Amino acid sequence: MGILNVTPDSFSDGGMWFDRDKALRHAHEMARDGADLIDVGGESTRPGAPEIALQEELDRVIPLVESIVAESGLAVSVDTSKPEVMTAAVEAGAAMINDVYALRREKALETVAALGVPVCIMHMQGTPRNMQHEPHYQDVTGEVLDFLTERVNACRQAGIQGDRVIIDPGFGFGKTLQHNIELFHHLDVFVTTGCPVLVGISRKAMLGQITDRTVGQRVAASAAAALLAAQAGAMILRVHDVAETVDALKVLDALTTD
Ligand code: 7PM
Repeated sequence: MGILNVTPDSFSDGGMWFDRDKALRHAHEMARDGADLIDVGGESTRPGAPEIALQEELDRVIPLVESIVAESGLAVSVDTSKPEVMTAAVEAGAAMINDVYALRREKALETVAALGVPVCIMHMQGTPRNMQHEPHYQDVTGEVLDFLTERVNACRQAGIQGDRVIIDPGFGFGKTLQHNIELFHHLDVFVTTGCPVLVGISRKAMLGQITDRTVGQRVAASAAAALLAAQAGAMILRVHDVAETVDALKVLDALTTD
């Protein structure tokens, strides 16, 4: 899954056209590099980020989804927690919803059930605004698993088919480095639930803490982490650097399959 961010900081004033064009070119590039899915996100979930207005999110995301689907036929997922955006996105051709709030917003469960598309539900302690203020757990793996199990059950009760729910422990979302490491060590716990597991670690702060590299210098660290996640059974890897990740996965496949 290649990441396509269309958050405000990636738009210059009045330059919407140019930037949409640029975003489209980036989507095509990721497709050429081997992405199977493009994750379009217009709602910044970076630590401390303010929430954005519905119309603004629709304006950023929907035309882009339409263009990507029309021009490339690629599968698109949309990173949103707003039911209105979910509906408009699927009408525009999106094949999947990625919700970092795990469908906890009002009407989100019913909306995804009615749309009939797969959904990724992610664990987060707190909200993007406050999640990195002293995250705390007694047992991070157990608590994240309990949360995801409860959300999977809520999805089933709302009528979302079982095989359409993807789970994600939410690396960096209300977690310290130690919490992230412990979760990574126990990825098998999530894999053995039987739900497909999505892992998003690409360029994240935890890799900066491990390697002492800036965001732009975390490509090798990101590919290494993606490789390890794949080896642990993750089905979907959410990444910025598609070409490098695909190379790493080709090596994994060639050297570990007889
Ligand atoms: C700034 C900092 C901007 C961090 C964006 C981010 C995930 C996700 C994100 C993830 C799923 C990023 C994050 N991360 N969705 N959306 N899983 N399912 O690093 O780990 O891309 S946003």
